[in-house]
Amino acid sequence: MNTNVTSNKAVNSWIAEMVELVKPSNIVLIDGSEAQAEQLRKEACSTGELIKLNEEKLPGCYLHRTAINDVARVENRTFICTRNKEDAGNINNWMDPQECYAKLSKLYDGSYKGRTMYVIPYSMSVVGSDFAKYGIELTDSIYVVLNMLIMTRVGLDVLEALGDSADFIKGLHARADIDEENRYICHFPEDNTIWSVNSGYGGNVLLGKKCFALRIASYLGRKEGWMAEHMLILGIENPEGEVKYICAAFPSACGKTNLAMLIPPEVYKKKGYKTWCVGDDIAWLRVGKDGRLWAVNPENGFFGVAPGTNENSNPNALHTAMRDAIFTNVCHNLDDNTVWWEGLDSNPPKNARNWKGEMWDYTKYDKADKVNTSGAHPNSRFTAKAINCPCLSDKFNDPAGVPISAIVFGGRRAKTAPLVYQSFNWQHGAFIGSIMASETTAAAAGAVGVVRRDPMAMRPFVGYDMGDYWAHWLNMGKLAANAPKIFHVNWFRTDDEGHFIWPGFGDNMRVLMWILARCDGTVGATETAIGYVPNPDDINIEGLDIDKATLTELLSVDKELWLEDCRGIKEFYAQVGERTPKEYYDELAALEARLSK
Ligand code: OXD
Ligand code: MN
Repeated sequence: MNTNVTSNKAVNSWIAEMVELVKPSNIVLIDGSEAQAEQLRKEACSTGELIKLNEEKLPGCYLHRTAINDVARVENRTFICTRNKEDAGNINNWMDPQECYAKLSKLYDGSYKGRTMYVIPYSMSVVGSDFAKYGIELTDSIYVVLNMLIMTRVGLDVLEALGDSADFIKGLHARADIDEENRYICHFPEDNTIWSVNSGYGGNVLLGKKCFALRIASYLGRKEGWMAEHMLILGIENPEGEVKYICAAFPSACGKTNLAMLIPPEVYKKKGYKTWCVGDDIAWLRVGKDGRLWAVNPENGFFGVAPGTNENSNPNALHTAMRDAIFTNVCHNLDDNTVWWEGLDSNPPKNARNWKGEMWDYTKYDKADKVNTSGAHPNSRFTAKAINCPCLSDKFNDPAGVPISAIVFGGRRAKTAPLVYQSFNWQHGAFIGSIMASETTAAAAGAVGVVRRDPMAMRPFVGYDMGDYWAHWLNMGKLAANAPKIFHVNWFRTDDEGHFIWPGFGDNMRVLMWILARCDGTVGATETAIGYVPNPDDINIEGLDIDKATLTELLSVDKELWLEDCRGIKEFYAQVGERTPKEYYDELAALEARLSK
């Protein structure tokens, strides 16, 4: 078999080595052309890997079902394989690289027999830009190829840009037996390598996304002086046409895609405000010549959670997903060959297959047992092209990225965190990021609804020691003379009956407007023990069914709850271990002192 797929010797010899391991029957280089993609779609439809959906209602759209045991990222089977265990840190799972290569080689051995190896050259960020990093993913899955074609920039121009350099991320994926006992998502940051085996679920197999653009990139960013973060990027345009950008980090499935595609509430729309989406999941940030942080979204599409997406919650996402999209594990409406998911509308299809492919009876739906009774899996997804997004920023493909005014951290806290507060400075802001916490969701396998610490929303995505990552944050604040201001928001505060108090969705813009006004220095705030909190009069509630008293409650800080939280933070810092920077302990001590005053 000819393994000389390119003119790059490093690429060819690596492919030859992998071919010897997985033993495919042939090799196909993915060139990024529509003709090749169409041929692969046809092939996948002929084998049942994809189902072509109603061309009139959902042009260019397909449905795919993963194995029932393979529906989410698997953090307990995700490893960072550094030569020294300490470099992976206490929060990551670690395996010795040689041991891991040996163990996984046994699983890969011959796993492509009778199958095709697809070679996908891809770029994270605009090809040829200062931000760009290149990868090649080898896979035996057409579904992976078609998703990578949407999520990243794929094609021969990537190989051209790479030239004869060996500086690319080597990704090997094999579906093997989709055996969960032998599922491994392994990262070798010191070798620019990612190995993923026995899964077909997006977050585990679209190696450009979490594996490369966060875990490997965070490692590279620390080495090279930039940042890879689990953040959306949103532009807010004022009536004068000036656009300010924010980055926001939220744990998985906390509404990042909704915020990234937010539609301004009437009160701002009528004045001429507009919002623009640059990214919904990942931001790479570099210090510009002006000392500001400049951000790009390294991806080229959205891998959004379908359930809950509807005309009210996120019309932009819905429209984005209505053409050229791949739906994974949603409900299949057999009457008109379309798709449905919980929260799309209140008309569940009567003649439908659920995410498992079984005939589905919507009357049996039980909120307490969603996985087994819902039409769509709670973590079902759409993979959609960024260019189809009605509110896509015209800076989306700008190689320079966009300058960031504010960084916003957020979590899902019922009582502790107020609607919004501002850090005193960069170091305090990084501390606020480090103490982020949220309830777990369906995006990762495991228990749902448990509160866990998720610093900077990066807990599952830092490719090295968490303490070192926190130190890197401090360094970046020093490198960026005009660093963004840092804030924390909480859309999820509940009343005593457990109902959300803040309306959320588009109305979150009211909070973002306060944040931008703080960046401009045009609005005041009250200094509290945890940071600067808005004066209730400074959040615009015109047109909302919320009164000043409720807003005051949303902005309140319960010192007892916070002191209790400090105990949890201390435990977490101890768990992160001895590389937790002293500055973070100083901030914690100062917070406790202010709370006890
Ligand atoms: C995602 C996640 O899929 O964070 O974006 O889980
Ligand atoms: Mn994410």
